[in-house]
Amino acid sequence: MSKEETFKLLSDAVVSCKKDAVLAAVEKAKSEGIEPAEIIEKGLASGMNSVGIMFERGKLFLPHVMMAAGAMEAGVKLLEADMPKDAAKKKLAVIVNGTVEGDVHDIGKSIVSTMLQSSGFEVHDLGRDVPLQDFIDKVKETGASMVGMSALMTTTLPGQREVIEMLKEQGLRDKVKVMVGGAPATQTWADKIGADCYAENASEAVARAKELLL
Ligand code: B12
Repeated sequence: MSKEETFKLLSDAVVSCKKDAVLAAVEKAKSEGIEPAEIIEKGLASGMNSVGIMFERGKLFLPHVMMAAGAMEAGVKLLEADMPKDAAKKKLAVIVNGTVEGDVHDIGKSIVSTMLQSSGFEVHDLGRDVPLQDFIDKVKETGASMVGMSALMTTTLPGQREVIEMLKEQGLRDKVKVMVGGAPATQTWADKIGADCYAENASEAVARAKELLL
């Protein structure tokens, strides 16, 4: 099977919403020696994007989306074990990451955390629907040099700007870089709110973090 065919198999498995099909496709991709990051981005995430498009067009309903999300999460979990941990090695830098208050979408954010972690960063993932002050408190507690924020809805996107304002008010803005992401975020938005960077996907997030922090 070619790599492209395997990516299609992974993507179709997420669209089918069947956890078993996703796990089998992930095992197959692993046995073919494909890197976890590629399995996630070119296979599973691409399937989830198709689910999103079908949902937007009214061809799929919310329970289907939830099942697909669950199946995708199981696939990502299976891969996490294979990602390099480098526990003994000194971490490159500390990053706080989370999905802003009011927003429960966390699949993409968790992929970003996992890939940052496997690239050698110490990541404190606050989860989803995170009260905005918690981002600041965690930065203070860990001495993090970057805070990442995910928002998947136009209604929760302004939370990213609020955290930046709160960092300024609490005298921390010049001590920490801010990276924003999530489907409605763009480079223009990042510029407008004064974030240090925007990344479209997890591999880009790793590249941007390395550029800014190393
Ligand atoms: C899966 C999903 C859900 C799942 C979430 C499960 C979970 N655990 O995350 C469930 C079913 C729970 C859900 C619920 C809801 N959803 Co929903 N959901 C989606 C869907 C279909 C896919 C999102 C996804 O996981 N994509 C796959 C991942 C891999 O991609 P990603 O999240 O974009 O992440 C990548 C990048 O964005 C980036 N990235 C992400 N985070 C970060 C962070 C940083 C720092 C960086 C640098 C990069 C980065 O890297 C990631 C990896 O490549 C989207 C549609 C879409 N097109 O996005 C709608 C969507 C986001 N949902 C939507 C809505 C409205 C809802 C609900 C209100 C329910 C409803 N009435 O439909 C609730 C929200 C409740 C709440 N308060 O949050 C809307 C939002 C509309 C808007 N206002 O903007 C969307 C756009 C669908 C639509 N068109 O209506 N949803």
